[in-house]
Amino acid sequence: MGVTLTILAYNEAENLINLLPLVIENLKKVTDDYELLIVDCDKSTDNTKEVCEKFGAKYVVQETPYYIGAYKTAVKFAQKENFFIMDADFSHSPEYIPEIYNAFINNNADVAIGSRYVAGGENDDESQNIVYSKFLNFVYQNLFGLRGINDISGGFKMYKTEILKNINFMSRYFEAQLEILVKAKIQNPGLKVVEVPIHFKKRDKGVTKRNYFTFLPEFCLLFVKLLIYKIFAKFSKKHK
Ligand SMILES: Nc1nc2c(ncn2[C@@H]2O[C@H](COP(=O)(O)OP(=O)(O)OP(=O)(O)O)[C@@H](O)[C@H]2O)c(=O)[nH]1
Ligand SMILES: [Mg+2]
Repeated sequence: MGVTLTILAYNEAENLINLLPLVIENLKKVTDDYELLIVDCDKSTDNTKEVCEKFGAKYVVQETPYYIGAYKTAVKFAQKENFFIMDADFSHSPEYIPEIYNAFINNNADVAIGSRYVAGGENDDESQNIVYSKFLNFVYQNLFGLRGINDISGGFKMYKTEILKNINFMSRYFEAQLEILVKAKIQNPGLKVVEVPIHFKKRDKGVTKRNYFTFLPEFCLLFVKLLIYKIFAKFSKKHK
């Protein structure tokens, strides 16, 4: 058992200094069997390392570039059976950790999602971002067999670590959230996913790393790659 709670961080020390004690406090409400893993960006220029040391969190620098490089580093270093990931900037409130954790454990789930798009969920993002995100979720729900999952693209999630260790990532940025669920579902058609409503808030301190100019073509590219992946997976299953 046990859970690795990981936070990917790119110049987030001023958020982490307030976030980490709350993360620890909330994790302790549900388990003592946890490790806290912070994956810092190789380009960060702040004192994230010192902040992590202050709270006893394991600190590693991402081994390969882009957001996905940090994600892969987190999966590689995760030692526990379950993997909980959240953002560093208070968009994902640590108060939801016990609810998401309990939903995962009590339902014997493979994935638990802190969801902006189920009853009781809220999203404080800009309205054009919400429209884009909802459109993306609609497309993936209907084209990749993920109907019934309302917030595929969010980043506040708990997984069985094994699911992530089995994924050969094709993404570079935040589209990785979609890739994981598409591939996990293809690899395990009986994948059990539960959603817990969350109120997604705007980032507290610091600056965004979201850049639609770079991200949009990557989302389109991933879409095409996943369609091909899906066809190959179907074909190889048929000819087994
Ligand atoms: N290590 C690492 N972390 C990253 C990288 N890019 C983003 N992150 C972290 O990933 C999380 C999500 O990034 P954000 O910049 O908050 O993206 P967003 O939530 O879409 O945008 P805003 O909240 O509006 O700023 C944050 O904790 C970032 O610090 C990266 O290249 N490396
Ligand atoms: Mg954010």
